[in-house]
Amino acid sequence: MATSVKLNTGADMPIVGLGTWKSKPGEVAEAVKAAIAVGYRHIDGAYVYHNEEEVGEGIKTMIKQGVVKREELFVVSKLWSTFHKKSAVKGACLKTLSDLDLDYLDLYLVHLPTGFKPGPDDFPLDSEGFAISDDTSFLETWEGMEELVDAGLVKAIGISNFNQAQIEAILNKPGLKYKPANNQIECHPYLTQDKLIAFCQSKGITVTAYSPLGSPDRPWAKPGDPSLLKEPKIKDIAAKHKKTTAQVLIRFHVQRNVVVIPKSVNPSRIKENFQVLDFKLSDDEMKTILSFNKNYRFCPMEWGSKHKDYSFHAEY
Ligand code: NAP
Ligand code: SBI
Repeated sequence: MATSVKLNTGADMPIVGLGTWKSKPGEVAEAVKAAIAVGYRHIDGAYVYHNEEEVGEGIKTMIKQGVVKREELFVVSKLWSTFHKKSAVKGACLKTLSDLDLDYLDLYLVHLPTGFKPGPDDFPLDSEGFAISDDTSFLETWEGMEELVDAGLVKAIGISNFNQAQIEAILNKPGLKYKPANNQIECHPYLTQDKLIAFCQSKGITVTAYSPLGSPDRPWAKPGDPSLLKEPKIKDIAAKHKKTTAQVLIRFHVQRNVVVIPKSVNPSRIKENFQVLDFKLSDDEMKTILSFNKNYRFCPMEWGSKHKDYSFHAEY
């Protein structure tokens, strides 16, 4: 089983990465160090997580200690929605690079298709709590992203939370210079994304699955919400393989050639989440896991739902 997926740039993207959303500044450097120490070579971050300085500290320490070289790491960040104007993209990328103390990113994603009013607030909201749009379209933003490749600041560019129609709009953009290399989307047994994954892979766009464990630490979690980690049939499959439920939830993506980025700040769970290449789910087990699909989102981002480019109104 491959440990990486090939991007349309020719680069290899490690199939398991460390998620860093909600990882606190005081704990994420240690998490990154623990991850690299046990073999992770892919770190997923974003400007809007407000922890990139500490992510960078963890990376820098491991490079300084000789555990890993920069070129062996695959570092991902994301352009936040208040920087969608073409003229704002480079500054946003430079801020992330400066915070991480790196001179290039391996992959930079447009975090959301929706551009928000620029300003100090990451989430400029109207009186009803909905994000205030800017006057951009993601096609303009994409041109700004293409300039980053030409400037040598990023090796590859991609998208996140884009639906099929939005991806088609990019692929059909007159004068398109670089196709997206990756689409990072919510994906797990309750949201299996069969059609969107098939579409992306048919176009040479790799897919990354976020919230693979059901994001139990999401700030809006409510008692009674569905829980992947407590799903009895997935627990049974895990017991059969003498693996944990989390390992089965992560392995599920690997067998679909989908990159997966579980978040943890706990060293033993970080190690556990990486030990997913030494067992195989049977076709029947994969079918059982796929049968849990109910198009349920742990991150529905309702605050974006009045934006013209909110992507989750579409079926896929
Ligand atoms: P997740 O990875 O599904 O779940 C993280 C939660 O699971 C944390 O509470 C973590 O706690 C716990 N956990 C980790 N390993 C575990 C294990 N082996 N057993 C039991 N619990 C475990 O959630 P996520 O953070 O939403 O998604 C992962 C990453 O995807 C993010 O961190 C971010 O990098 C990315 N993401 C991107 C987008 C986007 O819009 N592009 C949206 C959401 C997420 P501990 O930390 O205490 O271990
Ligand atoms: C944030 F920093 C704040 C809220 C929020 O909600 C949706 C999910 C998301 C996001 O857009 N990307 C993430 O990794 N998490 C997020 C991030």
